[in-house]
Amino acid sequence: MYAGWMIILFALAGTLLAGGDADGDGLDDAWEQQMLERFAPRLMLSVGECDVMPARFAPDEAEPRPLERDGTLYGQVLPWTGGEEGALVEIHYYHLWANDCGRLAHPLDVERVSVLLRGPTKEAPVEEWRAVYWFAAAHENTVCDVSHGAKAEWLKAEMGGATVYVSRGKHASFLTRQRCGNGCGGDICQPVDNALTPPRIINVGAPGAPLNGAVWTASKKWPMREKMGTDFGPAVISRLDSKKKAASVNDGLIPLQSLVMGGEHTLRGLGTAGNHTDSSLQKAEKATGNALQKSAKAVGRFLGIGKK
Ligand SMILES: [Ca+2]
Ligand SMILES: [Ca+2]
Repeated sequence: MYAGWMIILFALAGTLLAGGDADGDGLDDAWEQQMLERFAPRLMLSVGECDVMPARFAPDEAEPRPLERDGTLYGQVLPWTGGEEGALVEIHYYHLWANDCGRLAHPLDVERVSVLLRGPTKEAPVEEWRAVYWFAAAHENTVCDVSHGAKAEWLKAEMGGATVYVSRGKHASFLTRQRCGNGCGGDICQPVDNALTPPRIINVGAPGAPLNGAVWTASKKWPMREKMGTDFGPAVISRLDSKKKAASVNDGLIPLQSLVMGGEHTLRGLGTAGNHTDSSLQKAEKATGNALQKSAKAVGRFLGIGKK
């Protein structure tokens, strides 16, 4: 009996000392929250944004249900084990929308910006951490994917959040305003004067171990679960290291995007062309040359290329 009580007391003391790690990722949850607050990006929404602001979603529901479009940001802090020496963690900031109301519109929209951070030790206080690289997702898993990254030093965003331009309606994220418009020419970034001030940043926890009722991260209604892995794989890191400025992480798609833009059939044209093209674009894969070839054929068919 005595031994049983001692085990419970030790367990309680351990929890209090550790501050709690309810998502089981080895990182103290209170520390995670401090990191989320410190490195939160400055989101520059566009004038005339048709879905107003990112939304807050109902907690403890299996499917995402927007409650209020109030600018809530969601975050995820994950240990990074990419092999490099030192203490590294990665943060994903999700701006989740009730609707993508741009061309090829759809309900529910998962968008994100990520950052890799280095600290002197794993236990170092929040103020001793520095951002190393930033990543911004833009039209992921479509032919128009222009996701990109940059060194935090170049962005002057080592000590706090990067400035991020969010395209109107589509909500693609861009680390420089100049890059907005690269994604098949369909994006518009006309930032309003003030950056979005999120009323709260909610930690979603880890895959399979949600925090704060974010059980909808696993919902099949939107592609959120697959965005919770690392954005800083070896290929991305070496690419960002080799470039002075911001760099695309999917260069293989650029010729195809040029084809779409060069043919004067921008995303605007494609978006109004009907479901066939929409589906060809959405289903196009980025991984292999074979998939690229298929995508090129799909777009080529639409543009009338190769039909003589
Ligand atoms: Ca944790
Ligand atoms: Ca979108």
